[in-house]
Amino acid sequence: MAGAGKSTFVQRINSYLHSQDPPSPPYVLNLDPAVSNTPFEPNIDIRDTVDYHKVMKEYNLGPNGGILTALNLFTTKFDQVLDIVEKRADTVDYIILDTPGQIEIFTWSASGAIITDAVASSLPTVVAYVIDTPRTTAPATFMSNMLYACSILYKTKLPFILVFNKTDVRPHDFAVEWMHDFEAFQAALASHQGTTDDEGEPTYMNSLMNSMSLVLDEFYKHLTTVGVSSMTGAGVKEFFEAVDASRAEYEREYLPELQRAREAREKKLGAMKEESLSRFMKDLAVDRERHPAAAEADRWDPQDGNEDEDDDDLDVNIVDRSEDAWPGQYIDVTRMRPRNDEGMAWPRPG
Ligand SMILES: Nc1nc2c(ncn2[C@@H]2O[C@H](COP(=O)(O)OP(=O)(O)OP(=O)(O)O)[C@@H](O)[C@H]2O)c(=O)[nH]1
Ligand SMILES: [Mg+2]
Repeated sequence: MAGAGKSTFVQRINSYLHSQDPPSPPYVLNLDPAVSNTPFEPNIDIRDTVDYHKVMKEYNLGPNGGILTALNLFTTKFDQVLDIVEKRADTVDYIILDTPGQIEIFTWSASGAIITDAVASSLPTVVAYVIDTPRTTAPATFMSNMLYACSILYKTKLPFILVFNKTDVRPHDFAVEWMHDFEAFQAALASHQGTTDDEGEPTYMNSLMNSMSLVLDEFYKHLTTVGVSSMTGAGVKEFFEAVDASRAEYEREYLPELQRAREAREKKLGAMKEESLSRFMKDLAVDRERHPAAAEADRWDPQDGNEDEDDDDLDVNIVDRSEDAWPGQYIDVTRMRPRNDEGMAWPRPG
């Protein structure tokens, strides 16, 4: 959720990895186009590729539409990001992606899904869902936060770690208790105001939450929980232990599933291609039979080479800040193709 401490957490795990012996500097990506300052130094920053303010102005959008559109534009270049990242796979152990504040922009948009799938299909991936612990102490808030986490888990199907952040302000033991002890959570619900109506009957909200917590019980079995303080660094070691365990889970569960899906897709695509090719060949044969003169004229001429195949090579947009000479300027992907008439003075009519 916005303000849960995602960026501070990224900064904390970044500095933890730097302080290892030997240091293991991660590769950090900022995906928040609207952030003014990041507490870490990203290797790739969406802000180098798209100018969020320009996008808002050009497409006449508000802040959320602006973030979404900026993310969409960036996604069109994400294959380049993966190329850069994959080139570093030998020297870099961890790649960290910080997501934009408005959670739904990333989790419920096509570009969020494309980025997640692209990363997850090339590298072992884990989702860290950062929770603002001090702001999650009310049972109803806790539950809606968990439902959100649940929806992301089922959408991505990736290994998942619940990171209870800000434990320096409020330890997360209450949350662990609620997750493990269904009755403790029900008791917390019941002791909260507004759970019964004037006649002492449970309110709609209360009975809804009771049945929801049964659903969540199943969900809790599929995830790991850690409490951290991005402020003090407490719990970060445990977080990395959970990440290592998640890597094993990725390899055991996600990867075979991914390969199965890929094979099924390729098989289906192959069958479709074959069918349409054989239909095409049949049509062609019939056509040539009917019009022998036209068929004779319609032959490939070896003199007629095609030389300019690579004319829309746009391989310039993603900035890898770790490279020595990075341009350090915005490349406006909203206008990728230069206009032919740019720089021409048009005579005014009259
Ligand atoms: N006390 C305490 N404060 C924290 C901790 N982690 C983050 N904060 C504070 O919480 C606020 C929000 O932190 P950010 O890291 O910007 O949160 P975010 O989730 O990246 O925010 P958005 O990207 O805007 O959604 C800042 O004021 C941080 O200093 C923590 O562990 N303890
Ligand atoms: Mg942030």
